[in-house]
Amino acid sequence: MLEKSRIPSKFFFYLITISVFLLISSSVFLLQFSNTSFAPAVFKLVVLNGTYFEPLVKSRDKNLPSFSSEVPRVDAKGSTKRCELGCQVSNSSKKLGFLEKKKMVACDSTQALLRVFMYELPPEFHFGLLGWKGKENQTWPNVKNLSLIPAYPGGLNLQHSIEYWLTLDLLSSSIPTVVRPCTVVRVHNSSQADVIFVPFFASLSYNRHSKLRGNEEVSVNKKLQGKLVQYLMGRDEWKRKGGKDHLLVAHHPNSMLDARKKLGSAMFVLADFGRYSAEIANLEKDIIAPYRHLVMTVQSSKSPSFNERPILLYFRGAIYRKDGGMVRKKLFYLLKDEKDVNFTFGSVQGQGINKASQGMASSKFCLNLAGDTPSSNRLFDAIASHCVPVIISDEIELPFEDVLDYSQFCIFVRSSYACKKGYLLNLLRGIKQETWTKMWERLKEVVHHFGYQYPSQPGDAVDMIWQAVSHKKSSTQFKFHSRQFKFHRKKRYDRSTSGIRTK
Ligand SMILES: *[C@@H]1O[C@H](CO)[C@@H](O)[C@H](O)[C@H]1NC(C)=O
Ligand SMILES: *[C@@H]1O[C@H](CO)[C@@H](O)[C@H](O)[C@H]1NC(C)=O
Ligand SMILES: *[C@@H]1O[C@H](CO)[C@@H](O)[C@H](O)[C@H]1NC(C)=O
Ligand SMILES: *[C@@H]1O[C@H](CO)[C@@H](O)[C@H](O)[C@H]1NC(C)=O
Ligand SMILES: *[C@@H]1O[C@H](CO)[C@@H](O)[C@H](O)[C@H]1NC(C)=O
Ligand SMILES: CC(=O)N[C@H]1CO[C@H](CO)[C@@H](O)[C@@H]1O
Repeated sequence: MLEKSRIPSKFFFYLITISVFLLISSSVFLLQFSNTSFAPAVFKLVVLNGTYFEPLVKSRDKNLPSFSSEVPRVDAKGSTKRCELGCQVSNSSKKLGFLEKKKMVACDSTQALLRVFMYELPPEFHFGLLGWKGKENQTWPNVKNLSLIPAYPGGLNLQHSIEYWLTLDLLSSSIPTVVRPCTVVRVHNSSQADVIFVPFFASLSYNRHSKLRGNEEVSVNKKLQGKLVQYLMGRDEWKRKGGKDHLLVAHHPNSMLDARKKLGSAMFVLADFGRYSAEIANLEKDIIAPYRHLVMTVQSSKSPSFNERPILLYFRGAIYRKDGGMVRKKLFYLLKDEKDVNFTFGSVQGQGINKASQGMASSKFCLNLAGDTPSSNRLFDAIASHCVPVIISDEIELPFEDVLDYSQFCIFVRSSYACKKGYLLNLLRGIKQETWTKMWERLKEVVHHFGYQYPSQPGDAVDMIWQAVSHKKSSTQFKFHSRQFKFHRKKRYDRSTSGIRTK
């Protein structure tokens, strides 16, 4: 009996081992298969023109020893291939342990440019909106471990995910193992803070919770805004300066619609001022932040050059828009029959993202037209594709224009000129390869200022936003940056320096 029973148990042991092995290898195979099937257009581009997209963002500043290209970075750039958008906090970056081997020192609060106090708002205002549930009394996810950070939903929501990246950056500022710039540090005593950060995910709340559900009479979005106003009005921190030192992120143009009037004394991080009155939002106190681009960044060394971009001018989007969008319709009829112009209907969503990536990386110029609001994420998609943006949006506010001279890498055309027959194409065809290449080189230098990721990197969008906040807080910095801003702004339509004539 004993002899007999021993043989089958050994047999079963082997059988189980083999089947487990088969199960694992088949799931690995499936995983790889699904990778490639997610992004066929992207891979086609890889094969076609040797262009490929950076899977993980690498540090551009070689002088920063704390940064290594091996340091896992979380960003849609890499993980879109694996799980499409919204999965930017990817489990593939489990190399976080790598960081723990080196002894890192937490950011020293006396050296940081900006000390920020963050309210301990309950999760329903921030990560709870992402479906995250912590343990009892836990307010924040553990940001030490990438796999424990809730992912921001993909698709178009991601454009306005600025709230998420800024909050994660603050949370990580006291963790020694997270390597990030020391521009901002979180302090736990509000009297020691330069700025009070309000961690409300306003854009997500608008995008995901504006509709009434079940027998609700007030939407979650409205309710949260009401609660937030009540919370802030009751805080000593708010009363101290009437909210002037508070920082709120309301990147989606429709976010915080109910609360914005009452909280208008605070600093806002916005996409543009299109839907704000000048008393509530203005350049004196507020900050324009880039949209989180949806297409993947073209790797600098593999970026198609002038002759490798067969399309002269590319535009993808809706043709009919309200307000400033009339220009779209006029331009469409002017340009639709030109053979080197690709003017395509359709949104940048789902497969549209791959098409747009491919289209923009094959084009010399990318149109950026006023839509419902003066800004649009298309500009940032163009920058990520190193496609020289042609901006036809007279009221557009551009991020970090105090620091960046956009005339070095964008063409600005007034709407009144753009709608004249032949004007736009004559202008673009008249731009010499040499001039275009200069702009393209500049695009490759500035593109990292427009990228959001966790952990943040020196000079990326998160870091730039904190720097912009600190410039507003110091009066000498403020004066200097206002001057720089006006100087750059004036250069938008002044092409005498670059050799491009627009008049
Ligand atoms: C959570 O907070 C409440 C109130 O402060 C306290 O009574 C309770 O013990 C806390 N629970 C845990 C697990 O810390
Ligand atoms: C991160 O969290 C995951 C899931 O809970 C766990 O399996 C993993 O061991 C953690 N990694 C580290 C470095 O703590
Ligand atoms: C990462 O892995 C954990 C478990 O290992 C899972 O619960 C979580 O959803 C994963 N996150 C992402 C973004 O895939
Ligand atoms: C917070 O900082 C202020 C000023 O530095 C100090 O007077 C106060 O005691 C601090 N409060 C706490 C709870 O540490
Ligand atoms: C324009 O782009 C679309 C999609 O990217 C493509 O199907 C079409 O062939 C392109 N047209 C030209 C003229 O390149
Ligand atoms: C899609 C695309 O951009 N194709 C171009 C790749 O580069 C060659 C020249 O190197 C062009 O001829 C193709 O049009």
